[in-house]
Amino acid sequence: MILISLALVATLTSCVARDPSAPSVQEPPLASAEVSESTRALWQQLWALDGDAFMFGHQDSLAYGVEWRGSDWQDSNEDRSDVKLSAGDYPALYGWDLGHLELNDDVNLDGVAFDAMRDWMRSAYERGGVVTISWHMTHPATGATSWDIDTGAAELLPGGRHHEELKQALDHFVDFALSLTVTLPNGETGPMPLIFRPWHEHNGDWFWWGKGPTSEEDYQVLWRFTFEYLTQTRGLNNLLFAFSPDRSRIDMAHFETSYLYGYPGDAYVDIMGIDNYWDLGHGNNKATRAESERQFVESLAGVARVAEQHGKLPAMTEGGQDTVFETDFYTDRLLKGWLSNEYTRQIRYIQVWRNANRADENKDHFYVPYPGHASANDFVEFYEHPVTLFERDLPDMYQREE
Ligand code: BMA
Repeated sequence: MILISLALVATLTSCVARDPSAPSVQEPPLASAEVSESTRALWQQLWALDGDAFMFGHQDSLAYGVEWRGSDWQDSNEDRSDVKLSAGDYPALYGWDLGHLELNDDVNLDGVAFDAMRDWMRSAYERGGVVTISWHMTHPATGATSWDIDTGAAELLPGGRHHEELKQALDHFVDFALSLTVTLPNGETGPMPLIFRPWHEHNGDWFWWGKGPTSEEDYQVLWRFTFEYLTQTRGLNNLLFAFSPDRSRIDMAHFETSYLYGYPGDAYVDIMGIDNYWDLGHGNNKATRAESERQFVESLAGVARVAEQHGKLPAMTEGGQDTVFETDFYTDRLLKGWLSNEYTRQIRYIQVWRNANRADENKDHFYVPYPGHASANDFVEFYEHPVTLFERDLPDMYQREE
């Protein structure tokens, strides 16, 4: 009986929330108290998607594609993207990685010049797109790559021998974020809002900040310090913070506790994400397609449930199928997964990884079909579905709805 009444209350409440004449979804506070007007608006607009649609995102979308490089198109006034070449519109969300910014290099770890990246971020913002940043940071004390797991984060933390080096790396981020100036909706010039996704996939054992080289407690201290240093000490007010464990290391039988490994706390996170390659045809996953489809749905719903309990936004922060070898991948795995139930539909965005340039990298490594690829038609069908948001489909993400 109690269960029935609770269900009834929940139904009534959700009916009220969905009444079109009622005020739009009331978003909870952001982790950072001091955010710019446009950053708060982005937060509100993401909340307002509320089960209706999700943003489609792509890493490095404008820098290169399987068969072209941004540097070949410098004469063109128009940005290129395999997403646009295949579907006719840009992604709604653009992912970029700052790996090697901490070294003061001109180009990132995948050869993208930071100056060009800044311009592409600005052009995306000007068209109405949303920008998210990850960071495959080399170890600030040893200079080893992200994937070198000999030395963890311990000595970078407050009180540690190499704490200053961590601060210097974060200072590079502050300079970069502040340099992303645009004309904001209120007419002022200021840094564009960003979804910042530091220290990703920490529940895996492949990054120096991950499980093994860094203890769970140290990871939490690392995250909290990063948050406090950027927002309070250095005063950045244009960041939403996204937490993103990797699906392959989540125990589905104990989703919530497993997902929350290393969670720094509600005061430090805005978006609860998941990186999911595992359920989408990953070579090491021996589950059948039917089983992995079921687990994909479970993973999205699991994140959405945990996010709901914590007053956060759920997202699939990274993932996809390398080389898109299934010709129904986009409609029958990704879209079908998102559409599955009221929880999966809470996922606010799905971002797939990069389309490496075949000639430069001498391999096939891509997540969006390029024109002529066997899954290109399926991608168009995905694009045309009303719940998938590409750039032109977005409302004004930087102005609050009154
Ligand atoms: C990985 C691969 C690598 C790349 C790295 C950082 O998943 O795409 O080739 O260097 O991400 O972008």
